Amino acid sequence: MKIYLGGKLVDESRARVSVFDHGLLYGDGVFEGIRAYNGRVFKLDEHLDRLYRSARAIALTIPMTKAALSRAVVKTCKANGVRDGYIRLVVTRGVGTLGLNPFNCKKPQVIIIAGGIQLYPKKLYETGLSIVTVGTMRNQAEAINPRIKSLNYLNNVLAKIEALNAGVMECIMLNPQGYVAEASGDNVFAVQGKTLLTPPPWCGSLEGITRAVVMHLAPELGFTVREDVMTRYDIYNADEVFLTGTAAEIISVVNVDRRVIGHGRPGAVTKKLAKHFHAFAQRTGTPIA
Ligand code: PXG
Repeated sequence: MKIYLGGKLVDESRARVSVFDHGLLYGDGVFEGIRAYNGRVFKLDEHLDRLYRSARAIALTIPMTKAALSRAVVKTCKANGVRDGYIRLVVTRGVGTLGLNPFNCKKPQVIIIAGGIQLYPKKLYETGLSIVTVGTMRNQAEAINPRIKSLNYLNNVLAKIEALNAGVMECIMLNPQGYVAEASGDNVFAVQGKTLLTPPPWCGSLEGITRAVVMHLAPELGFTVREDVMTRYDIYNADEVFLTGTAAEIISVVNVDRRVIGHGRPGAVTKKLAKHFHAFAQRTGTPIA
């Protein structure tokens, strides 16, 4: 596998990052997870926009224009023969000293990995996921703002550990006020009749790209989307619940905190959205060829 590192493509075995990189020492950096479908990079501009917003929020200057970074992503996919896959784009603060000061880091490091994707097992798309609410709260906006897709994902890792220890693969994270924020790596939607309810970013949710696609497709399919404060009451009483994310795509949730959601099977609305999402993903994106 060829990795984009230091402005060029290098062999995986030579793709090495310094132990003095602040991305490693402090989780000081930002990232994106992006998909390629059918020879096209899906929603590349949107991912780049979010990456640059995350970088700006942590006062990190990405040493490339968006256009150049877009070309580098496409080039990395091409070099690896990726037509359907997963791209990890990482920008670290770069090499610095053993001290927090980010201004000692003179050269941010841009890394692009284009490879395969580990989805949830196929069976879970047919049966639906069971998840639990965890005690690890979503970060407070006044601390590490959860809108920043930073390399500091320990909070999400801790939530994931709680979920796995409870015997499930995902979880619902609440914000410090106790409102539903999202899952550890996915956004959450509740279906109420013809309405799709999802928490607004100020409740601690990431402005997910997949979430935005669902919000875009919903009206065409006869659904209304409402961004509103949600509690677990809305989850437990929903007709259907589903998660959205670049890796997971759209996956049904049929059990939350050992309570059955709806009929306990993936519902018609989730299935319809997933079908249209797949069709949309196949026909849009930045060409790799
Ligand atoms: N919320 C969080 C906290 C995320 O990290 C999403 C929602 C979904 O957003 P997109 O733009 O992908 O629709 C994410 C995305 C993983 C993994 O391995 C997932 C993400 C990040 C890192 C790893 O599942 N997240």
